[in-house]
Amino acid sequence: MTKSVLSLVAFLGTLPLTAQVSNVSPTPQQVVNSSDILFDAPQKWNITAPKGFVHDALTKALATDAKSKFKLIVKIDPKKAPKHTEGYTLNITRKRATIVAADINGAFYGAQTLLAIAKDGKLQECQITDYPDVPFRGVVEGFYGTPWSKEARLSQLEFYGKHKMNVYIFGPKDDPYHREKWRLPYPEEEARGLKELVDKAHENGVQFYWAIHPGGDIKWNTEDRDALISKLEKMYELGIRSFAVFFDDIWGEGANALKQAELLNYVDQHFVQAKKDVSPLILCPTIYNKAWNGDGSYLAGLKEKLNKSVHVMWTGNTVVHDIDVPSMQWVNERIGSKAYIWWNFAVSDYVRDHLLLGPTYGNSLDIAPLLSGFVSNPMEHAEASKLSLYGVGEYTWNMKAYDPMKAWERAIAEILPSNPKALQTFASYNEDPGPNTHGYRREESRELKPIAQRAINGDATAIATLGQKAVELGQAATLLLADNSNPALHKELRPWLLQAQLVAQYGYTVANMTTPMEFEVARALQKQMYDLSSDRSIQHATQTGIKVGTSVLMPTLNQVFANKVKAYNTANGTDISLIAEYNPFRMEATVGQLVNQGINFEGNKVSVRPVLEVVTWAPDASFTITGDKLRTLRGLSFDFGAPGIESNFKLEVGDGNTWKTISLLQYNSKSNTINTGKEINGVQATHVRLTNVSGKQLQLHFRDFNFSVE
Ligand code: 14T
Repeated sequence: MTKSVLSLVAFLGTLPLTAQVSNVSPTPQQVVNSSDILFDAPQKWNITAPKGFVHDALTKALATDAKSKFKLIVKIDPKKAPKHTEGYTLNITRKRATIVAADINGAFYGAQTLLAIAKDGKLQECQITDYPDVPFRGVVEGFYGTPWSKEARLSQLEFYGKHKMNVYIFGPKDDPYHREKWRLPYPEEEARGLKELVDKAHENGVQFYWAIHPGGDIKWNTEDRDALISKLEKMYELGIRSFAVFFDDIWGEGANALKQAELLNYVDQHFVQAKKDVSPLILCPTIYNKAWNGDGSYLAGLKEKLNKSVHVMWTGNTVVHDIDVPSMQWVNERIGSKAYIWWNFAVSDYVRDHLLLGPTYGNSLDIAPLLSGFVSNPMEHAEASKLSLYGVGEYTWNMKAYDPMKAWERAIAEILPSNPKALQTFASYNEDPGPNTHGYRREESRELKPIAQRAINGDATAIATLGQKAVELGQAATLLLADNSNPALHKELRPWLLQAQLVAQYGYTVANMTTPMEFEVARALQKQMYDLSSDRSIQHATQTGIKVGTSVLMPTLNQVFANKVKAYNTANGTDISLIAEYNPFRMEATVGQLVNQGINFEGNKVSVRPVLEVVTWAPDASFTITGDKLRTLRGLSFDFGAPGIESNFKLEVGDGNTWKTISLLQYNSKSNTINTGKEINGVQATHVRLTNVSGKQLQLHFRDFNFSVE
């Protein structure tokens, strides 16, 4: 058959039109297609490849036969390969596929490219030249909350290998042997589990960095220095060859730049250099973003003292921020080396009621030459985090070719091939974290935006479309709830899928309602959303609620609700409430950081969500929690992270007009918990108010504030 006849066949649809190379993610740097024509991949492959993980990966994926006429040759030849670390060329002809790599990881990545091309049994003649933009790319498991499970991590490491990410930094804040008990070795079983992860990482070309977080209570003496070295030794015995030391989110003695640098230099000299097979160290500094720079002495200290071989992590202009050239130049100048970016997306530990499932976007496409590494801190929901990590893989490998929306769609198709459309619809309502202490926002529901304003303005067609969109969200959620093809994903999304169904019913109701009875139905749905959001039985241990569509869909629907009820009231002389949201308690505060703080009401316990950062209380600053009706109080307690602080505060309860002061007591001198005296018992109140009466500015944690009602 001639080429033109074949193209005609392709046109008629008997052959796939998309070139096989488009299956490769991240996008290769350079592709020369010698032909658009696809041909059948061989049934059996005659494989020559470097022994070890490259050979293993290929023979696991492809049927081998030394007698097969189709040869796959993988060789490492730095002279002929692209002059880039991890670079490779891949040449596919009708007779053979040849990979020439700069190093072993390049060989592995060439193999991954070939496997992606051959994914559905077809090949295409082509020549690919490929290498990464960023030398270290991947993930830092660095969030607060439940650390990932071993199974989740194993699956992650395979995913990183497949998408050419070469770094995994193990640093979950709530792994006890990372932070709290940093001096102690892992119990045997956990150590064994880690060893398995390390092996899996190495099978996938991933450097497994184990991070230690000693700054909470480290003493700058030889005893603690030796304790740290012997912990690293223990981890080395498990096969770990890459290490990081984190000093983030601490204060006091541990936060001393010169002491930190001294320690890191010591580890560098006596551990890293001595071992000879250990990667350069990574440091997460205490001042890890520009907003915290203060007088600049911390970074100046690091720049002066710290060995230049140690990589320094950086989150950008604030804790959660996207990165651009000026922000890279700013930090690089101050540390005297190229910063190693710790990108706080899609981490959701500061907005645990939200899922962040949107595309990976916002970082400039021209920063590669200015950074030494780029890792993303993901959500505690490991499988769902692959949606954004896929984009991180594409972005860090080849920035010029990076297209956020395309990467997102490809990620969705790979993670849930059985229902990509439904997952995309659902994800498009779970993108923005909502108002938060870091001020980090994401675009949400892009396609809803044009109709949202028109719906608020009362355009009937727009309102109908809005209702239809809500229905589509509900349909997507229903399909996903029934889809168990990716069980890990199903488990992580389930609470939000259930909430999405209620949001959808609410949307449909609001779009179509005309009668007071229907207004009540809409309100009843909001009440169900509230109840679901406070239902501990379906939530993750540290979750603080379940929110969907908070950026565009819900606010638009609430506005449409108010407009419709208002019009009804005007026409009928009625006085029906314009508010559909249900929350029996609300928060008012003159303490800035508490203004948007959510309140949970579960069972008979009212609690204010903890704040991650230190809260600043001006003299006389207060917060007031107001309930929707008089309730009988049954004890109150709070924990602001320090003992003996009760005399700084005045607690009052009342009905809004008259107030009664309640005494504050610390029963246990070793605990930070402040309790109330007996006089609170049985008091009827709608309002609870706490005021800083110390006459000075206080800086405290806000770990817990709760009270019980009858
Ligand atoms: F080390 C850092 F680069 C970093 O980002 N540290 C933490 C990180 O573990 C957490 O996941 C992330 C997002 O919440 O932010 C940092 O944690 C903070 C940041 C704050 F501003 C914790 C409390 C804060 F007040």
